Amino acid sequence: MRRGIALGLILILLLGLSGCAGKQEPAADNASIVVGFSQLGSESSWRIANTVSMEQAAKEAGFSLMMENANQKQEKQIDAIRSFIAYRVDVIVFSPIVETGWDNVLTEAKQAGIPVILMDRMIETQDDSLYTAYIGADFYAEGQRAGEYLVRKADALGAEHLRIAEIHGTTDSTPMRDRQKGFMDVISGDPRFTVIDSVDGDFLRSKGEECAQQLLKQHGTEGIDVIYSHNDSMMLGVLDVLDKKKIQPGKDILLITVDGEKDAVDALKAGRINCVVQCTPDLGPAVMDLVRDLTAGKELPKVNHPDEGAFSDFDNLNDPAVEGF
Ligand code: GZL
Repeated sequence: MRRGIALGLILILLLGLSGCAGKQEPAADNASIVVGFSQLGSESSWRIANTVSMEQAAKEAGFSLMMENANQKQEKQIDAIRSFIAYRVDVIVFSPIVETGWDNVLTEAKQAGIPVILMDRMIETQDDSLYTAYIGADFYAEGQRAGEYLVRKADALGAEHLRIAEIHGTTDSTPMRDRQKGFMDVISGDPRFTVIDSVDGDFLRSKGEECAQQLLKQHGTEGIDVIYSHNDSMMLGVLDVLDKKKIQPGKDILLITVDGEKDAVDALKAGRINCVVQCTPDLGPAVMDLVRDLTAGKELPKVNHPDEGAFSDFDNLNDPAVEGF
């Protein structure tokens, strides 16, 4: 009996010392905090601005940031997360390029006792203990804003029928899935709207250009009334094609896009784009706040969304608030 009590006391002592008592022990100071960050790529101005935001925020917070850029390859993100585990970083932050295929590597992180914060995009999993928190846009709401703009525009134009072509982002990514669903849930019940095509532009300007060429070839320059692009980079590719074909963007074809980069907002002000739904890339400060709270032993909200809106040709575009990143 006494042997059992002694062993039990030793176990409690070891658990207390090792901090394995089930919670993150507060870190001594910020400089000792190492954040492993797997960025998915450099595919768009949004992504580049997001990387800058993370680097600047980590520097201002005094954290060490180990960043790996996966160049659009999921397997490289998985390798990066494994390297962060081996290095025993304090927190792993990553933007999952697609929603599926993460359970194994995140289970390894959980077994190593390293918390994971999802930044920008979500994962599909049966076990939401594999990540501590998500911080990023409500993409479904962004899609709804795009749809709500189109309904308002159709009302204003007295349009009886509008044929819509969608250029979507990376297949199976959260922004692609939810921007599509939010948009469709707003317009699908309205007989004025028909989605005649949906093509994959992978969030890339070059592919957005290819998609526009393919859509116009397939449906004719008179066969499309609206193009809904899941990001500005692809929409800028569309503008390049419309200009070459002497099609008046924003007039001959209504253009709705998402992100809010400066070139897109400037095109809105010039009447070449009709609606720009905002998606802020500046997530760095909020991510580092979560890291600070987590390493201080605080509970984190599971889902964290930044405030976002939309700009359109219904707005006073001379308002200084109408600006891109
Ligand atoms: C959205 C982000 C998307 C942007 C694209 O949060 O994941 O990826 O909309 C970027 O520009 O490529």
